[in-house]
Amino acid sequence: MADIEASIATEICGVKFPSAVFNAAGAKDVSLEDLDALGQSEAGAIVIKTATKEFRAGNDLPRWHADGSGSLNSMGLPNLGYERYAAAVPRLKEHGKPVIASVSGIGEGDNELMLAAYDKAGVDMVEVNLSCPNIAGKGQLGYDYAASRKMLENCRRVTKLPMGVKLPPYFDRSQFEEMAAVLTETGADFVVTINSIGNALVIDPETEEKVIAPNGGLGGLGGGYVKPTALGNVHMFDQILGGKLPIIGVGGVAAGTDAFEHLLAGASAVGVGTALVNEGPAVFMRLNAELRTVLEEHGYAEPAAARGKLKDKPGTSA
Ligand code: RRO
Repeated sequence: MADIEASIATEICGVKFPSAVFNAAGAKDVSLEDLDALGQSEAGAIVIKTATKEFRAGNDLPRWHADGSGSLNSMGLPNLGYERYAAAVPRLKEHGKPVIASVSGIGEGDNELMLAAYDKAGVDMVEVNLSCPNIAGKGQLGYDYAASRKMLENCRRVTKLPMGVKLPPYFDRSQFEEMAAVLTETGADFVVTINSIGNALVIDPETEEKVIAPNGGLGGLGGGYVKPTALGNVHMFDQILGGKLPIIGVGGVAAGTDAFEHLLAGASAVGVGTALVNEGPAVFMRLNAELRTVLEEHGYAEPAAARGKLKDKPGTSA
């Protein structure tokens, strides 16, 4: 029997979250109804879909696929346009939890414009999404360190809000080091890792077809397929940044133990994508209860107490 009563609340950059578990940008957060449903749920925050300056309908259907192993998407950045979201912020704040805006401008100056508007609208934090994998003809900025640096310098000039950066997955130590330098030198306040793994292909062998229609069937991989990559990215950034920047871990959180693994790897909170789309906002009630139980079983009084507590596997010589 656990002899402590754990809290699942956390704090990131001075902002208090009633739960360390909330939606990842892009999951069930496009419409104002979706956002209100997140507000009414047990999600620890309301994260607004990554916005562009103008409304976007997104890619053709089918653009989302889920199976027992995870998900594949090529949504194509469908969103209402930042003005609709910014206007809704005061109402969303009435749900009594942090509101996080996410931006991915298409044109020059778009991110700066949107961040200034969100700042004025009263969001608690902003996320600069450098990693949408599904815009035809537009590479992921997060793989271009010089361009990321320039973008983040420009963004930093226009907002005093806690500014996070949503990163693509990295696979080589040199990539983590390059991006960690960009983050610290441009004044980023927190890290969101990982976005989906781009250019993945899922095939239905029965029909011999691709499972999604846009972009030649290629899309961003999420859910269980990506959890080990996500944990590796959380851990690498936590190590290289010396624990100085809070990390929101995203990738494969479908149970309380998954959230716990992200905390152990170095995250301060977790974002939920695939499991939210699969189960709807009620998923947060389950995940919160499961996270509370696992924290208590391991003797941690709160998510922050478990952060980065991952132990090395003792090795012996062969
Ligand atoms: O809308 C999308 O296609 C999308 C975005 Br903006 C993103 O950041 N990550 C993703 O997997 N899909």
